[in-house]
Amino acid sequence: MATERTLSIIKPDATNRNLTGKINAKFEDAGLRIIAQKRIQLTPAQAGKFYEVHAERPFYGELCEFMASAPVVVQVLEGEGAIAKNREVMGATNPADAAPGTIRAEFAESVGENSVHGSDAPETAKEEIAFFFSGLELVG
Ligand code: RTP
Ligand code: MG
Repeated sequence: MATERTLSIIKPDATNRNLTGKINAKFEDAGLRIIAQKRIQLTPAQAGKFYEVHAERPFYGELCEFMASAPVVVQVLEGEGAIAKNREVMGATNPADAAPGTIRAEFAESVGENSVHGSDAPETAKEEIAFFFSGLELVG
């Protein structure tokens, strides 16, 4: 399997509870390398742009408000099959369905406030990385 990069976000519910280190340990233990990382505060408009694909979903407004409610940590993870591996480590969107040991099983509070985001495909990973990082910030 090829080396890939994926965009990860540690969401406000997790930064509020000081869980960045514990979540990063899960990524690193799974063999994912954190090759870029920064803590930022999104505006609701920026969150809306990032989640534009969900604009028609009933939870869109709530999601944008939540993502702008506190700082987030945006990061690029690199590794063999990083996109799928990251989603495996994250667990299912709804923590009630997430496999034991996954980030969402251990830390997520609800289907909306679910601690992490991860890109879902190579094309979206590329777009989402470019949304937050310049080429100069990516040191593989
Ligand atoms: P993500 O994009 O954040 O990595 O999560 P995902 O692929 O597992 O889930 P997705 O379907 O893309 O939904 C994006 C985010 O929207 C929130 N959500 N809320 N209230 C709800 O029913 C609901 N459903 C989704 C979650 O924060 C989810 O991660
Ligand atoms: Mg998604």
